Amino acid sequence: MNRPESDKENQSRQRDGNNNDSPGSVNPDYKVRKRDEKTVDHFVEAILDGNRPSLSQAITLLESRKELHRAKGEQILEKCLPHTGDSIRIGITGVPGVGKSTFIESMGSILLEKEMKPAVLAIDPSSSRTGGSILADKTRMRTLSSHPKAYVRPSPTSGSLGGVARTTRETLLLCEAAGFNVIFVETVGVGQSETLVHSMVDLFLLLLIPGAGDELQGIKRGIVEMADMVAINKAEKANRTDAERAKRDYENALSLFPPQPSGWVPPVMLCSALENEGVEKIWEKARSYIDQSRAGGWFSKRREEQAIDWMNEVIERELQDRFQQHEKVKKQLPVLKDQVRKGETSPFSAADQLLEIFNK
Ligand SMILES: Nc1nc2c(ncn2[C@@H]2O[C@H](COP(=O)(O)OP(=O)(O)OP(=O)(O)O)[C@@H](O)[C@H]2O)c(=O)[nH]1
Ligand SMILES: [Mg+2]
Repeated sequence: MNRPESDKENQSRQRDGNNNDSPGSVNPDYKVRKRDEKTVDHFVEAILDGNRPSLSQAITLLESRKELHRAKGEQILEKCLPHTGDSIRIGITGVPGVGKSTFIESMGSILLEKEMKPAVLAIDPSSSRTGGSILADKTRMRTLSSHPKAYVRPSPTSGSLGGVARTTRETLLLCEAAGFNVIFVETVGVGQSETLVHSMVDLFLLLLIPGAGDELQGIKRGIVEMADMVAINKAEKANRTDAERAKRDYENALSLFPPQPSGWVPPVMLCSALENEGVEKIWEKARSYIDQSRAGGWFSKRREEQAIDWMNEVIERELQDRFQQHEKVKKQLPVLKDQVRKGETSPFSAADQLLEIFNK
């Protein structure tokens, strides 16, 4: 049957990450019909039960542009909230090709051996995720993509960075409700997105490659400053000398930053994600960071601050949206813009007038 939505459904199925969740291509209506028929309580029950297809469907609802779907997603999330929070949230950043996905696959596999349940989310602000790159991620994360105790959810394929960040946060919470207890959020280390990821994780890990300075790696100072840990990846034998040098350079660079309030000094470690070398040590270090920050109260403090930041962000975006949608503002905005351009009205006065209209 050729239905107009079939493309969209295809995309959403691709975005669902775990192909093995898909009920198959026999009946293309299956997923959507199921999703629409299921009540909020059905969803909540299934998610709390660790049911991945329901989790995927609920995330798709949250990502939807349809108000009705989104609202349903929000209700599901709201009911799942009491069951969230019980995970270690790890942000991973680094330039394209540094080995983030390979690293997550390696660490995630170690965690599976330890009977933990890893989930992987991604924020890709380039919004250029295509079926091809999602497929590439699946091959990089072969074990995690197919393991029954793991979950991989590719970045939403469209939307503003703010919108993507919002659904990623919501997705993270749903994953926790579904019982995933280590959540990785992968992002490309070139722009704003790492600030967002930093604001949603307990530990922020910066991946680097040996033999290239900051400038060459396109890593901004601010990103290095945000890191709780640094790992030099691809540190196999052939790259060992360069890797050691990079380690020393970064240790020096990090020692110049003011120490974290907890007193933690971000360690610089070496690994080869491809050969699973050094990754377990990094996990152990990450654990000790989490243990230490839990014991010192920093862990919950960071989460509390993040919760407030999220709230503020949502308010800001909501207000922006409402402002932009306000009928009278919409009418007056182009007029005032024109006046500001011509210098007939000052930007401040124009803004005041618009806010006045909005507030009435
Ligand atoms: N030699 C070596 N190659 C690695 C290592 N880790 C990853 N690679 C290779 O580096 C390439 C990129 O790896 P990815 O894991 O896709 O890198 P990424 O950072 O996730 O890339 P993007 O998602 O595109 O930003 C692949 O060809 C990997 O096989 C490593 O430890 N050593
Ligand atoms: Mg990747």
